[in-house]
Amino acid sequence: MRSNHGSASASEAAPGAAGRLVVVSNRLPVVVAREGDGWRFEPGSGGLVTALEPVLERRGGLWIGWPGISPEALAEVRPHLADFAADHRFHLEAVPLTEREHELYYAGFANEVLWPLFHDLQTRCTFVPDYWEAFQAVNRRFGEVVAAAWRPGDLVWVHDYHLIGVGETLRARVPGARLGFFLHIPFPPPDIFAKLPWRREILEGLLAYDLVGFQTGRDRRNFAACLRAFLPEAPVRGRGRSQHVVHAGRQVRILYFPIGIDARAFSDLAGSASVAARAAQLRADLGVENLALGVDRLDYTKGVPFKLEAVRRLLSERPEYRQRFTLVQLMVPSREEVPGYQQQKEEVERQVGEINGAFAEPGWVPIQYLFRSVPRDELAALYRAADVCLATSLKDGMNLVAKEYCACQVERRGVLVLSEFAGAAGQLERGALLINPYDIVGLAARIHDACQMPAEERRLRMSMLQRNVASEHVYRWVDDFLAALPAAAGAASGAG
Ligand code: GDG
Repeated sequence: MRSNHGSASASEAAPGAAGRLVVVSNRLPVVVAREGDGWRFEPGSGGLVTALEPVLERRGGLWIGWPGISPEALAEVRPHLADFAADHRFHLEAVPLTEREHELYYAGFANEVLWPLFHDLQTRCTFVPDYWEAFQAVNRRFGEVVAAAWRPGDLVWVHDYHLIGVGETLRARVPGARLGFFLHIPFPPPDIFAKLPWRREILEGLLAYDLVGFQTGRDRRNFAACLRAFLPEAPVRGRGRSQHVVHAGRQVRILYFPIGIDARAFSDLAGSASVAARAAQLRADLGVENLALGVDRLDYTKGVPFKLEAVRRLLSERPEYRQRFTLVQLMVPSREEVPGYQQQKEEVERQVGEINGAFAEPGWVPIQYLFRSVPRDELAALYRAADVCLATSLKDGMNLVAKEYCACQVERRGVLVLSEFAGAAGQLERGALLINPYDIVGLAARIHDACQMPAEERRLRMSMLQRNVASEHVYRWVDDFLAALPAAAGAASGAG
C-alpha cells in the first residue's frame, strides 16, 4: 500500500535509500499461536500495524517487539520468525521476556503506574518499586536487542509509554543512532506528574531521543512544563515547530503529530454492498429512530459509566425516548490481568443491568451490551448504522473510534458526541458536539441535541469532520514524524 497523499514522502523513500526503519513496540505485529506440532503466524491488528507495515514493506527494515510467548516457546519459534522475511521486505526480531518480567513491566509499571498517571488518574496508581526495577530491566533488554541489530544509517522509531527507557540504553551503546519516540497517550501536567517517584528518570529517558512526538499541543506543553519544573538543567528553547530541549550537549526536538486513520480504507469498507446491507439490517432489527453507539476498550479512562449514567438520565427525564432510543455499547476485553479493569467491568455490567431492568419493555431494550471484539466489517456496519456516536473519554491520547465513525458515515446522518478531553477534540471540535463527560446533565442534554439535530446540520457537520479525517490520515502522520527526525543524531535540525 502506498501513502495516499500527494507530496514526496519519507515513507516512500526507495528501498534502502533512506536507511532501514527500525520500529520498536511492546508487541510484534504478528500473533504467534501453536498449531499441532508447529506454529502459526497471524497478522496483528490495530492502527499501528496497519500504518507502519506498508512503510516497512517499502523502505525495508525491522520490527522489534515481544512475541507474546515464553522464552522456551520462543526458542522453538525463532527459526520460523526468520521465514517471515521471505514473504516481506522487513524482518522481525523478538525480545524474550519471562511471564513474570512481562507482568511486572507491562501490567505493573506501564499499566498500574504510567497509564493511570498520564491520564490524570493518580489515585489509581500503585507506585511499587519492584515495578520500576522491572521496567528498567526490560527497557534495557529491548535497548540491547535494538543495539545488536542496529546498522549505520538506520532510523529507530520507538512507540509508547511501555518503552520510554529504550532510548537511553541505545544512546549509550550507539551514540550516533537516530532515535525517535512517539507517545500515544497523553502527557500529564506538572502537578500530576510530580507524584511519580521516578519523575526525573522518566524525563531523562525521553531526552535520550532526537525527536519526541506527542499527540497534541496540550501534551507537548505539559511535557515542557514538567521539564521546567523537574529538570531545569534541560532548558526548553524555540517555539512552534522549532521547539527543542538542550540536554547533555544534544538537542532534542519536541513536536506533536495527531495520529490519524486510514480513512479511505474505512470509508471504502463502510460503502461496500455487504456492509450497507448489514447496517440496514442492524437498523431494522433494533427498530429505533435514535441508534447510539459506543465502542471502547474495557478501560476506566474511556468514561463508560458516565455515558451510561447520562443515558439513564435521558430516559428518566425524557420518557419520549423510551422505545425510540437504543445505545449499542461494544466493550472490547482488555488488560484483564491489571487490577481495576475487572472492577470497571463489574461496574458497567451492574449499570447496564439496572438501566435495562428499570426501562426495558417487551420488544425494546435501551442498552445492547456486547463484551467482545467484533470483526472489522461488523464494526464498520455499526459505525455506518449509528445516528450518534458517544466517545466519552475522561482523557485520551487521540481516540481513533471518533475518527473511524466519521469515515464510515457514508450517508452523513450521524452526529459525533466527543469528550473535550480526547486528543481528537482539537481537530474535530468544529463538527462534533463537545462534552465534559463528568457533567452527566450536560451529556444527557447533548445526546438529546444530537438526536434532535436537523438533517441538514448533521450533513454539514459530518462533511467537515470527514474532510479532516481524510486529509489528516495515518500515512501523513508517519511521513510527518519521519520527516521531522533530524538527519543526524543530535543535530540542530533547523531548530531555532
Ligand atoms: C491508544 C490511545 C490513541 C475497538 N473495538 C474493536 C476494534 N477496535 C479498535 C478501533 C480502534 C482501536 O481499537 C481503539 O483505538 P482508540 O484510539 O480509540 O483507543 P486505545 O486502544 O486506547 O488506543 C488512544 C491510540 O492509542 C492511537 O495512538 O488514539 O488515545 O489510548 O482502532 O477500531 N477493532 C475491531 N473490532 C472491535 O471490536 N476490529
